[in-house]
Amino acid sequence: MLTTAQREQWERDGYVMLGQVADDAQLAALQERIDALMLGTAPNEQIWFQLDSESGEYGDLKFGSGRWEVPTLNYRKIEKLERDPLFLAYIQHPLFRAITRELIGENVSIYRAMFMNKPARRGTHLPYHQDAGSQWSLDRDPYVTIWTALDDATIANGCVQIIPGSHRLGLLSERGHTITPEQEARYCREEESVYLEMKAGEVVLLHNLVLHRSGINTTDQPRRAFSVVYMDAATRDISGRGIFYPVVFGKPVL
Ligand SMILES: O=C(O)CCC(=O)C(=O)O
Repeated sequence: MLTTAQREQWERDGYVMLGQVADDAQLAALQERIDALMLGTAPNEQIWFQLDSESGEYGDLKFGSGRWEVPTLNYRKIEKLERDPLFLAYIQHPLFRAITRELIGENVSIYRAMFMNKPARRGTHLPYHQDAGSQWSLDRDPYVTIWTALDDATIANGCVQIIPGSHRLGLLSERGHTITPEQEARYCREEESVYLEMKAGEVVLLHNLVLHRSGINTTDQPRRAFSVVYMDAATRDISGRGIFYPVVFGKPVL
């Protein structure tokens, strides 16, 4: 499904812009549903919510009960969206089936299906990080993220910024996620970074080891996005908590 040029870019740069995937009707439905979940007009107790920090500082984020708290559009993150039928249908889009078949294989599960929000005139700085490592408690690192802009994403509203090719550095810290200030100074030079400015409905394929970050939203409109980590359905939780990851393509691997 990826062209030869896209495949080469995936291997070299660790990201590929896939263009418009969600059509206007699907996009409008996803936008409406995510707002309804935040405002509590489409309640779903199986979904996990995190409010944005008041200060915009990553360190001030609260990892509370995960329950919906108040009707506001100021949620930062909403997870387990595969439990919402509209989002599940989008996760299972035929294009994502084809891409994950090519990059992962026949049987595919998801580690997370996550809404990431930079609410209007706010948002929290997300520092440079990689999406893998021991804190994910998996027997292998996932490497395929599919990120969809639900609004136009711009530098002004906190679009994602990446360091192309940084996936080839491997995992920079054993636990994963954020990196040291020294690593950031060494590997994350502004002039080597790319801002992923995208139109609503456009999609980018991201390698989980590509260093990426995002800023705050200085505009009056939200910057909403939907990010899904796909992985081999044979991937196992090793935390001892008995987590089973939902299979979205093919069959469970026993
Ligand atoms: O949407 C963002 O601002 C960050 C997204 C991200 O870190 C991810 O999708 O892994």
